[in-house]
Amino acid sequence: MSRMSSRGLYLLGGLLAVGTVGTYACQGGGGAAVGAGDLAAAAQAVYVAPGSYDEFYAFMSGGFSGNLTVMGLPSGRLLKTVPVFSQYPENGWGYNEETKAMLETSHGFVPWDDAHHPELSMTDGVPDGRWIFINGNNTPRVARVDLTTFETTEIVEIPNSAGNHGSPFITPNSDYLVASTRFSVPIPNRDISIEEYKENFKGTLSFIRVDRPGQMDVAFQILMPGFNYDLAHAGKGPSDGWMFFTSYNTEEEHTLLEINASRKDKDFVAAVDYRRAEECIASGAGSTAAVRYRHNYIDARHIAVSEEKTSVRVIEPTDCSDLVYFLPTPKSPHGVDVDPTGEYIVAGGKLATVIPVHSFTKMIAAIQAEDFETTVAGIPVLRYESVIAGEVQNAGLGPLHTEFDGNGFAYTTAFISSEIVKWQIGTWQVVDRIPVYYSVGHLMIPGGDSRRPWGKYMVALNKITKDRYLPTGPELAHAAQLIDISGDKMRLLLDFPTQGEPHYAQAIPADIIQDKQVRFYDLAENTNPYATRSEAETRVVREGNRVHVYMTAIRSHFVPDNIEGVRVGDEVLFHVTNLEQDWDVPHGFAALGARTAELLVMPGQTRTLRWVPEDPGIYPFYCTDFCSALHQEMSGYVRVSPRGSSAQLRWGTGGTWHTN
Ligand code: K7E
Ligand code: CUA
Repeated sequence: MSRMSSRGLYLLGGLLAVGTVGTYACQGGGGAAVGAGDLAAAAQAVYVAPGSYDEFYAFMSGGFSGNLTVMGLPSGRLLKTVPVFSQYPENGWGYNEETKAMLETSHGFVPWDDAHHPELSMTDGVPDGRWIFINGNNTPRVARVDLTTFETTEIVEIPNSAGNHGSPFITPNSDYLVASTRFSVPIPNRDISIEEYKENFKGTLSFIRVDRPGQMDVAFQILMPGFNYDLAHAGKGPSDGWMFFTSYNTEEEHTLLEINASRKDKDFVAAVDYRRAEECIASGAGSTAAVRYRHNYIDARHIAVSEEKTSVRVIEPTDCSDLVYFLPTPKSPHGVDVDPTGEYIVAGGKLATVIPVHSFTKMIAAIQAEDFETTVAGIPVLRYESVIAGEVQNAGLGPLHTEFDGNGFAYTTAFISSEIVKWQIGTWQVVDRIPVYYSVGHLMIPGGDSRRPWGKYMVALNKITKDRYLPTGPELAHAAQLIDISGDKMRLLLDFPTQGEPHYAQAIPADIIQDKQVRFYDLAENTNPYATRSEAETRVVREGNRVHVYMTAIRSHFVPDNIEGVRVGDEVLFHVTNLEQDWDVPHGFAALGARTAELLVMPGQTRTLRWVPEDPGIYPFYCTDFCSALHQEMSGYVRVSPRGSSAQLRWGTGGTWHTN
């Protein structure tokens, strides 16, 4: 018991007899990865020799870092952090003038979020490696990352939402992704007593059009009863056209949810026929609500644009028959996962003792027979017995998330008992279980939520690490574990730390994207209005108190590298163009006293740093990215004169000065 998750007990144990907790924990007998004799085999399985590549790209949610990290599997090596919702000083994301607008929201500039679920774009239900999406939980947003550049290219805010947790789960051909609100609130949001929750609070299920890059938009929202909507997954194959959402707090409580939202034996999976929603809207159902939300994207000039949107289509289930059905599901379900065939819908009831598996075929039959138990807010509730395909018994405590290996098996995480159980689809029998360290949330199999999983590895994304790493003060490493699922028995291979809390991840075979990488930007096609395409075009231009520096960077100098005539009270904009036309040669730019991050300028690209000098003096600037043997020489000076000085603007390199 000493190695059990004490936080797991703390979080959920209050609702369970503590004596039952831990039954399945500690099977590892102290947490050794594998028997000593197997260590060499495990090491060999994850060893990627120097100069060799990993087999998979893994995209790990950065949790409350607001970012996405890219790791190699099986090595667990960190390849890159892709900044998404959070400012990122390493490359100036959200600090430089070209990207700041990406973090604009209806609440103003919000340079942070809590990102949970990376989701790869798909074609015909299989990850295709074009884009990866990720949700911002706190200020409801969804982002698109382009996998030719590994850069965030688009962010759309979700109106009428109060926490975008159930997101961004995508449809089999990437038409839509969804965003369900975690918290229900008055819609439209207004000043009202929290005690009037039951009458006035609502949830929304948003469908966001994503198939046109640069034009992400909220296509429509379904107004739902005031539950908490947790997670979602799209149907596929026979269930293509349906989206399944978990809900909890169907009690519609507003305080002490830990107890009050756990009273009912069953909550619901909401099954939404989104093609039906399209039909109803096309025939005029629903209404257009006035809202404010932002759509931000990187335009053809590689400059972020933030646009305000002012309306959204909202449809209620009562406006559109056959749109939504509720599947009773024990108990406070968290994940909802659809198997590769599209027939089975697996829910993870956080407080349930079994894993309920719904049958899509039975669901359709029950709908056609109008085999309803009751209706809730006009939404038919199907009978549990009519839709259930099976229940997995002895499935571990606190089941959360399920993925599939494509060979007829499913794998479910059990948070409280800190294990992953493998069970067979159809027989519903548990066939294997493996302890994980500790308190696992999501798990990830490459393609494991798709029509065609690459079922070789599985990653356990753990909430607690306790004693697994060298301690680092009060906050310990966040971590994941790699498990081999290629045989009958699961085999733990590797522990590896992650950045931020690892919620979910996705992975894809490396060969699908590795050859599609943009190596540099074509200088001739640089349409940034402040681009400087050659050293001959460099100049400094004063416009009132604003000074534009049109600067170039190439190994190993800036042009100009001496600037005089800047005055206190000026706002200086350094527009730095990297003239290199070669892979892997960024230049950096930093100026003494700048209240932002550095610039990191990719070859052929222009980035702008805003600098407001406050005192007269000499200020150096320099390249931050070690670009050549003479990188340390890649620097320059700005002379700042007092406010009101008549100093003439002049600039130069190599002793030749220019003036306007
Ligand atoms: Cu289970 Cu936010 Cu997907 Cu974390 S969530 S575990
Ligand atoms: Cu350019 Cu260092």
